[in-house]
Amino acid sequence: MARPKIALIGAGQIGGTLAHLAAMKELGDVVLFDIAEGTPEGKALDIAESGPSEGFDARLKGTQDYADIAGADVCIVTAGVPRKPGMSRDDLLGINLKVMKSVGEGIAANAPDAFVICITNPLDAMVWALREFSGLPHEKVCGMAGVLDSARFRHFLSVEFDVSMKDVTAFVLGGHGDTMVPLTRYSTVGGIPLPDLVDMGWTTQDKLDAIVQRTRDGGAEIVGLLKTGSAFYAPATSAIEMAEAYLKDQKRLLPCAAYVDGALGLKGMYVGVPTIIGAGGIERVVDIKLNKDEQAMFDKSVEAVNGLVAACKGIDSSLA
Ligand code: A3D
Repeated sequence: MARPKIALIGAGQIGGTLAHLAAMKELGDVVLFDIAEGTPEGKALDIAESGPSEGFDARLKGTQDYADIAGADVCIVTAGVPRKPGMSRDDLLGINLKVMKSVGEGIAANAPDAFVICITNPLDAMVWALREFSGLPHEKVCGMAGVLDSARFRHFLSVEFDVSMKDVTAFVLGGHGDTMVPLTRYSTVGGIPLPDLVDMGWTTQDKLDAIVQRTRDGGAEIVGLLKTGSAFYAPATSAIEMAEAYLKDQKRLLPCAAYVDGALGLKGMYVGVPTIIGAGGIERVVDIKLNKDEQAMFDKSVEAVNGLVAACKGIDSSLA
């Protein structure tokens, strides 16, 4: 059987890391597409030359031609611009919306059967726009944010409790922004929910609240440290986890920005929710029950995403 084909649209910091991870995990052959001449070609060759030492079999190609992504099984989109210190994700909307138009058209023309994972910010609005521009089925277009936000939450919790992060599960819902909703009630250490661990004296409510806030600010913390761009190692790893779930039909339960129509009381919108990812793409949106406080936080997050989608419609009349 031929190797799967993974197209990476955008060969910047995340795109290059995605290519390296996909090759090292032998998920398939990789095509790196970027408008910056030389960047995708250089990264593809550099990573291919690490193959003999690493011992992976994968072909890598860099290109400026959408025809080279033809027949891709997975497309991961990072094309656009990242944040600089002082910028919010929403400040990127105008520039990245135009990028989503060209990317959506490129994917529709060359890889209409692909499972598409968008990473470009502001995430929830960009994945919505990418779906509109590409016209692909909703279940084949999703956004990566929840896996990363949950991973950040899990990392902070594993340090706080001094336990293996393998035993920490965590849930973050809602839009990928300041209003994201880390759900402590559904987050556990070895199955013990966080509120119980507070009662058991493992941590205090104040410390837990601080970890929740640090999770919400996780992207900005890294932007502040790097100064020249935003996080790329963990975002790439998170998207690869989603791509692997699709390619290997793993039926993983992963939070991601998916099209929700009916579940959680929502009607036809993209937002961060728990999903099952398998060979059918987003095979199911998990309709979890929220309590009153969680629902209020989720509603606020949904409102913020709707505001960004309305802004997209104001900029590009073809979306209205
Ligand atoms: P960067 O290293 O600047 O790479 C972006 C690449 O996109 C550059 O190489 C550009 O040349 C390329 N590009 C620009 N326009 C086009 C186009 N029209 N077609 C093809 N390629 C184009 O950024 P990055 O890799 O650090 O980040 C990429 C995106 O991911 C940004 O929008 C970030 O804000 C976003 N991001 C999202 C998360 C989430 O959790 C959702 C986390 C981190 C970064």
